[in-house]
Amino acid sequence: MIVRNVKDVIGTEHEVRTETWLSRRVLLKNDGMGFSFHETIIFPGTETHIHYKNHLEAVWVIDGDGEIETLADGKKYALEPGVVYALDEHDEHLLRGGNEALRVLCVFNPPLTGQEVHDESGVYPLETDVA
Ligand code: 9YT
Repeated sequence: MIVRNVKDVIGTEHEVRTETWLSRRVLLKNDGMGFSFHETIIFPGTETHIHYKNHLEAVWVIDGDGEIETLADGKKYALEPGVVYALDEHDEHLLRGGNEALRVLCVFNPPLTGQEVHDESGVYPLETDVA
């Protein structure tokens, strides 16, 4: 059995930070679960363009506020604690932080390996694409 505390990920290579979010990746591909599991904090007032062409992601909002806008139809959804969204169609979207830090738990299938950040199209590469 694997037992971890997110505190033990802080400050390690499995805590990845960009200008708009930070991600603490607690379970990764090497853990053999078939998914990865992360705590992510979206910084207030930011906007991130995301398009997970190679992954499915589900997101559960724990704290804070924000908004997601799906680009195919321009729909906007308010994010608050308890909201869960699943990008079941690899939905291209804009993720906006609100007034407070938006803290979410996310699951990725296939699992991330650990170091992924979005490319200019908002995509994470598949592991086989990583040099
Ligand atoms: C909600 C979301 O996709 N945020 C971007 C970071 C991602 N959750 C990650 O890599 O953990």
